Amino acid sequence: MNLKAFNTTDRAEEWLDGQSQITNVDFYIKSFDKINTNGDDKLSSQEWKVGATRYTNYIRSKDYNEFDTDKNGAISSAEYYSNMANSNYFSGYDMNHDNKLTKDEINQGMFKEFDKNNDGTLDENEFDREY
Ligand SMILES: [Ca+2]
Ligand SMILES: [Ca+2]
Ligand SMILES: [Ca+2]
Repeated sequence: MNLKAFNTTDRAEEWLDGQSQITNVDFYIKSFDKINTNGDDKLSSQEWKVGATRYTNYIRSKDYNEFDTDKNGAISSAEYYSNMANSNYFSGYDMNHDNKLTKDEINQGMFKEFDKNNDGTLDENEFDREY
């Protein structure tokens, strides 16, 4: 599928939750909550692994220990937020650099992440790996 077809899949709606834009802070909070499947205030290495497989190439490329700043064996929400804020992850999506993501920005950013060989098309293999 190409970007146009991808735009109709409404993946962005999940992030926007009925709003027209999502701020960087909301984006970090939401992504933490998605990865933190048991609802406590920390990410275990298992949650990290599953989250990395499901959600983003960015997280997949990061070592768990790198986000565990105080090296206590768990990634707290504070550690996650500050590591994400210090990364270029959000700005990679935020094309006009206003610290908010619109539906188009989310769709384009996700598409780019999924399109691992950058040919402008998602084949089934690339798409299935994410969902
Ligand atoms: Ca957890
Ligand atoms: Ca920690
Ligand atoms: Ca923006």
